[in-house]
Amino acid sequence: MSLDVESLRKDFPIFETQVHGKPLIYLDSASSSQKPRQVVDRMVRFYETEYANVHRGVYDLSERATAAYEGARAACARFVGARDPRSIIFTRGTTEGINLVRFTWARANVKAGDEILVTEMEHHSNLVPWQLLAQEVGASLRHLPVDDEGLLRIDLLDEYITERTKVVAVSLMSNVLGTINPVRALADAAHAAGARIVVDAAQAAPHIPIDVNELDVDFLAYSSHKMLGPTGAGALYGRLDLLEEMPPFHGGGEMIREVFPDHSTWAEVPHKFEAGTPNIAQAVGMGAAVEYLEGLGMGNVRAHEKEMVDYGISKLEEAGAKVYGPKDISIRGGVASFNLDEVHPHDMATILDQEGLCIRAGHHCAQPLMRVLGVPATARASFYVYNTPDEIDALVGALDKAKGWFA
Ligand code: C6P
Repeated sequence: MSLDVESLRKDFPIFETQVHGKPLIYLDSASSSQKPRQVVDRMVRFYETEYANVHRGVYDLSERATAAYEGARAACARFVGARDPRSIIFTRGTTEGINLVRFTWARANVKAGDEILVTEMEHHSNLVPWQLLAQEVGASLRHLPVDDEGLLRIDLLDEYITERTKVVAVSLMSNVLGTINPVRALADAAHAAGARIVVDAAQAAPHIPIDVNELDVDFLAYSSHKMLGPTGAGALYGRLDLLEEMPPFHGGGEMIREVFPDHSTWAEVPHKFEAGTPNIAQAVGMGAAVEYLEGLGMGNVRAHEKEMVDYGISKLEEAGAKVYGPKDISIRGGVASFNLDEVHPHDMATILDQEGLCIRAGHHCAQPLMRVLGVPATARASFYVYNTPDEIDALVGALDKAKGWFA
């Protein structure tokens, strides 16, 4: 094992919980992860000893709160290889990060007749905002296809990225297929055409090491709650020169330099994009989650998940399940979406719940991809740092039981 899972599980109080009298087996981290004591304790300590509003007070406590908040920003920058913390904007999560780009950079730069390239595997969070923008400005949306193995048709890029393309919006890792997309190749193609690339890293950030400079991306959004941190926090990385020229997102306190009765001027980046009192404790908790993951080492996290998904796919296939997405685990994250002919995914998730097992069933907020796969829904088991091969065995045992119900 690349991680000492047995020992790190002790950091997660939730695993003392029982569900229907059975030990909890949590295989739904792609939806939201569990939280280690270190993150919870950091937030409690922040509220108990450091809490005040940030960037406003001149008193010591406010300065301490500001230092904790800005320290979390620095951690979030480091986590994705961003050299300057000012290129990190705190958001409520990936969805808000992508919408921020839509309402600021994209609204100012995408015009009637332009094209926005998305892919067939996008989560609704990286599709619907672009649909709305296209409708608003009269641009059109194109969808890079996915092949039978669950890979993007990169061979079609020349056809799909044209001189009219202004935005390429792609996820680094699919929440359904687990596919890790070749974002650098997409970034190069986007830039060669004069377009910007917006990356949805909601699934990638918790699970694989990321370097925004190596990927050469313009924007990259991720969520705290999927990477051991609290809900209500997320980070948007943006290239500093783009952030500086972009109009603000929300208007209000703290995002201004000067306010006159009829107009205002804007604060420096990143504050220009953080109107009002932010989710301070959540940002601090997100910083603590980054530190926890750094302590484990993202390379080790990735290695553990490769072992888990490799084992998971083989066991699920042995049990007769159809598993979606690439078989090559070097380009696949710790997500296994599957179907068993005999059992509807929702029935499966309900039956597994009786065994203390949490999996997700449904369209996973990726309805266009479900249509490509030709199914209304899938079951999905997703793995994280605290999962063990024994839990996969328990999943497969419970699936056998489920099959028995419908035999
Ligand atoms: N996917 C899942 O079960 P938020 O909700 O803003 O933190 O993240 C949205 C999001 C964006 N992109 C991808 C690829 C995602 O997987 C998600 C969240 C969860 O798959 C909940 S639908």
